[in-house]
Amino acid sequence: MRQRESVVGIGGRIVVLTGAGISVESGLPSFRGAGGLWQGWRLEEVATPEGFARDPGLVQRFYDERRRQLLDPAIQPNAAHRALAELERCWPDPVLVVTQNIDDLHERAGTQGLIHMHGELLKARCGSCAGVASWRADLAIDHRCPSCGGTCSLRPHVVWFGELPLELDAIYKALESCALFVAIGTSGQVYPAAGFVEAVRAAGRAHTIELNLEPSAFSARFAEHRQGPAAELVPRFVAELLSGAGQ
Ligand code: BV8
Ligand code: ZN
Repeated sequence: MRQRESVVGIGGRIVVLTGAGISVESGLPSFRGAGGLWQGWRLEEVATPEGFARDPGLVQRFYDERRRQLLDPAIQPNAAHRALAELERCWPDPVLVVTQNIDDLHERAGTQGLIHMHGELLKARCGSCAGVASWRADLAIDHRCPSCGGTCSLRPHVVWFGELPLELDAIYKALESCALFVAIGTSGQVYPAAGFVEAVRAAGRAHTIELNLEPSAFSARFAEHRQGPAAELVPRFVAELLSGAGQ
């Protein structure tokens, strides 16, 4: 794919993949960076079905802590989330945001074309009836399933390691037909999300660009890179795209 000087003049569908890095400037920790979640917790114990079977209380506490933090009024969408919502409003073609994040900051910024491929922190799923319901309380304490009334059967509606991410068919369909694929704030270490850029490259029609604070595990797979904090880079990037929209 030839190197472009800028994205002005690109037209067509856009797919944006976001990771924990886009929410760092809103005050939420990432996973693998300094102060990341995997420094304080062991992934195998709190983000796998085996860990949940072994010690459900520990896993519930891990997500209860993150849910309470997300519900703190101090945690708000940042300029990067807002810029992506503006892109969706003003771009002449469909924009799909595929987020690995389980926070609700994209929704709160106004994005509608959104897929939470790893689930959502503010929803709970019932182990007995598979019902999914909005959930803002601690799960370690309150445990009644709103659909079937079962007790002690609720877990966070989150995709753990070894579990199948959500809406993959819709995601791959969008990847194969997009004209622009943008990865924002992800380390490119978790699959299948880390492989999405390959699906775009195999389709052979899209420009690929990575916006990140630093080089990631899959930087070499992108035609273009912009380095810096998302809250600065993304608004500038969206303004550049929109300046050439419909050219
Ligand atoms: C699957 C849960 C198959 C919710 C997450 C062995 C056994 C089983 C599976 C595997 C295996 N080996 C490999 C796999 C696949 C596995 C995997 O990829 N493992 C990795 C570790 C090698 N993947 C899976 O298991 C997936 N499922 O493969 O299923 C299957 C098939 C059929 C049937 C059944 C199953 C499921 C993966 C989902 C796991 N759940 N989260 C939660 O607790 O949040 S993943 C976890 O990592 C997070 O959710 C997050 O989304 C994800 C990726 O992390 P990032 O978002 O990239 O965050 P990170 O901290 O890593 O990086 C932050 C980035 O931001 C950095 O680059 C940094 O530079 C940048 N940044 C920081 N600040 C800023 C910034 N950028 C811009 N501005 C800033 N200010
Ligand atoms: Zn139930």
